[in-house]
Amino acid sequence: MKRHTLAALITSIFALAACGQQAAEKAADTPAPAASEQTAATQETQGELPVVDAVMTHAPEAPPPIDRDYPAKVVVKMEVVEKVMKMADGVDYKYWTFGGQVPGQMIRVREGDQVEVQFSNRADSTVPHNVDFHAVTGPGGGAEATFTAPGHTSTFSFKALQPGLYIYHCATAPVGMHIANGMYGLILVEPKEGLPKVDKEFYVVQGDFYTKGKYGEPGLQPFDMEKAIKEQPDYVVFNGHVGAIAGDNALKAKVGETVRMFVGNGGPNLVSSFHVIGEIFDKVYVEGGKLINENIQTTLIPAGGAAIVDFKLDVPGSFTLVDHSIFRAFNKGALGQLKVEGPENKEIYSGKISDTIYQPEGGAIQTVPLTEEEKAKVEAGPAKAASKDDQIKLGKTVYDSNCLACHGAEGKGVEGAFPPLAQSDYLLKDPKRGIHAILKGVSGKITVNGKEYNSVMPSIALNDEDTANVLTYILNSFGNNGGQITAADVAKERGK
Ligand code: HEC
Ligand SMILES: [Cu+2]
Repeated sequence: MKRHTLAALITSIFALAACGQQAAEKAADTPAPAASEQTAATQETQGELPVVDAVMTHAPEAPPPIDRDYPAKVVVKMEVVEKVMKMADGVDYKYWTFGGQVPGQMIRVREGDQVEVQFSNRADSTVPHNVDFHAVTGPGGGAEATFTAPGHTSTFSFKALQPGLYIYHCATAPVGMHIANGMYGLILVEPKEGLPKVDKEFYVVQGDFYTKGKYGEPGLQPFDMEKAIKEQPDYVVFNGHVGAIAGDNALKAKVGETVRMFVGNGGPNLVSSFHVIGEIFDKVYVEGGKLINENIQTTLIPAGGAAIVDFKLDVPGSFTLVDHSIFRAFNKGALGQLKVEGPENKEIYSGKISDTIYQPEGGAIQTVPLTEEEKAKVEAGPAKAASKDDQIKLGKTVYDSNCLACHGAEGKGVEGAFPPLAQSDYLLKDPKRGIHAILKGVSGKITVNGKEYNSVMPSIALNDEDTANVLTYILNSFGNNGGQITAADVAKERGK
């Protein structure tokens, strides 16, 4: 029952990517201004909106307040960049980014603006990407319209109907992997009347990261899908890496100033208990919406959500930003600093001031031994198939949870991104290619049914049984002409 639900969900996400492909093709085929009928139609009804380029800023800087009192057509240019950057001292990670940093640039528009998104995926990207804006009213939040293969640009437009602070994120399959690699940022739809003025505004986004090595293990660390599914991050950080807003990079302000933080949570998994040690939020725009709560110590920011917090600085010192799920702060990196200079006020706070009260403690984690029962289960391994029919049945489950997100229900794939497994001349010519695909992954140019693909399939960590079962299922489904792969076949290839 549970599996069915999951499969259905994955199918619907895939359908999204599939529709997106049509949109992407359309965008690629037609000149940019007429990229979608929607853009054209809106311009007609909106008449002559003045056109402005969006001011976009890298964290922790927030774009300045909007001084227009009329709607405009705001052009947002986004570029996806996949690149290796620092996760922590001595630790590198291959990030997937909007605009070359995590989080992506913050975008600020005004309620009622027409927003045109020009979405480019760099030619040196390994996979297609898209963007789902939570500020959009429309299918996939723009994900369908922006699904873009490497080297292409897609354009779509939406009207910023409702003010608020919204996350945007990539929603290309496997969605969790794209978000886990850093594909998120914030867009503020400022209310028509504007937000109350403050002295300083900052942009902070929390995210959780999953690496093969544990916290602090040096070198280039690959993404770990297993830990991501288990929701066991090695890193929980503000603004993309450990120390992004601490030490020399700390946020800075002065006594007497009012401060606003636009805080988002990209997730992919964890809910943030956002807290600033030594401060009380005068105002919290709860979940980034219209509701204002006052005098708040810790505010919850859901994965894929945001909050705006305002507070006045009364005394100097170092104020530490944390996710108050506190092991994340001291052992996984979720520490930031706001350094405040200015005269003391002994009545409000008498104590001495130090920069170094709160220090990261690192991730020296002890392993938890398995119980006898668990050990036995691990040793027993997965269910074994007794016949070819059994293999097909078990193989479907393996397919639904390991291949469907990319290759799709019915194995149809997505043109330009994920090749089909349905009547694939590439696979059917030599079904052992399927074994290689799973064990080693596939990369570089391949031609399937006359169409060229030049992307990357990661190796899939399946045992011999599951590999044999899923391939036997594929060979006997999707209109394919039958065949069988046994666990022994897989073992033989693995041994080579
Ligand atoms: C993350 C997305 C992704 C997942 C998950 C994935 N694949 Fe692939 N697969 C690809 C891509 C992309 C290619 C083409 C790579 C290239 O262009 O070089 C590919 C190619 C293939 C090919 C060769 C081309 C063809 O169409 O015959 C086979 C066979 C294949 N995959 C089987 C599988 C099986 C079986 C699974 C599940 C166990 C799986 N893949 C899971 C993305 C994926
Ligand atoms: Cu992506």
